[in-house]
Amino acid sequence: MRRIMTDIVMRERIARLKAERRAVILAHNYQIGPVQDIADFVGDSLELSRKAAAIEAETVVFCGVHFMAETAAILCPDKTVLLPDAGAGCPMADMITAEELRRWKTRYPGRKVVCYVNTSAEVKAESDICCTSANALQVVESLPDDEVLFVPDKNLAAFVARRSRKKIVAWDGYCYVHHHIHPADILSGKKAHPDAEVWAHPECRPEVLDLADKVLSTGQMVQEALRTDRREILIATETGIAHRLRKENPGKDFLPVKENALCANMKKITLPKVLSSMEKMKPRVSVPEDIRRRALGAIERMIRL
Ligand code: CIZ
Ligand code: SF4
Repeated sequence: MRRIMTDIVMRERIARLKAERRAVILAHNYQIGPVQDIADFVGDSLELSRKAAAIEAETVVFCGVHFMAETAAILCPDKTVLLPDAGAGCPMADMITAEELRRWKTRYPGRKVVCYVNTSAEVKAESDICCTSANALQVVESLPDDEVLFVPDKNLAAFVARRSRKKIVAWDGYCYVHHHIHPADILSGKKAHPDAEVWAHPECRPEVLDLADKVLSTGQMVQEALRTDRREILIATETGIAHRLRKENPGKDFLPVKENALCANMKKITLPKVLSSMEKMKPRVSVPEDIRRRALGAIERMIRL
């Protein structure tokens, strides 16, 4: 009872500060349930950043990981962007630095670089065009070149390469949450739930995607969940998405193929940290103007498609 009261008080204080700070709270699809429930918008990184840019607010409380808050800061430089835990990074985004990318590019003169949104602002600034897991194939196909460089996710790159005639040269990065989902996890899920459809995120290994009925980004999973008349769906992605899928689709069952497919960094954001960041107006995320402008170029080239 005491804990429930505390959560209620905390939610009230967050709501009061939201009005005082003229703030909007954005939560990624992988956030814990209580954080998703207090957010004004829940979505994938690009949907949220676009929301942040479009909405009238002075402060954006970004409940997600660092590159997502940076993307919001790139798209709306006039707003204060808060990331409730400064240590919430993305290990995949950290697998390539701007310096490493600059060096790698010298080996492929003239080649264009497609960067997944899961990259730092500095890496985006060194790239020609950005992509998300929802539009990676479309972005690659939009380039006139026969060979393109792709950073940092080798699994998303392989997913695109199988559907494109272009040669994709991929950086050797991956998301440990998705990479650690194995074919055996899908097979045992299918055995236990023979009538279930299998949805996998393109950050999973190719052998896992081969066993899936549909390969979908988190935003696409949200849309497909509303559309489908299947009652049972096995999901191969970070389990946080199940909260939203269940909430929006009562009567349908969303079963993670691997219960411990958890992103430790996404889970760093909690209600007390959201409250504290709004009280102290930190930690803030900002991007130096020269990098911001170059990174914005890569993002805008994608948005224009
Ligand atoms: O772009 C995002 O939010 C990520 C990282 C995944 C997805 O599929 O939405
Ligand atoms: Fe990065 Fe993977 Fe966590 Fe997404 S789920 S933030 S890609 S480590």
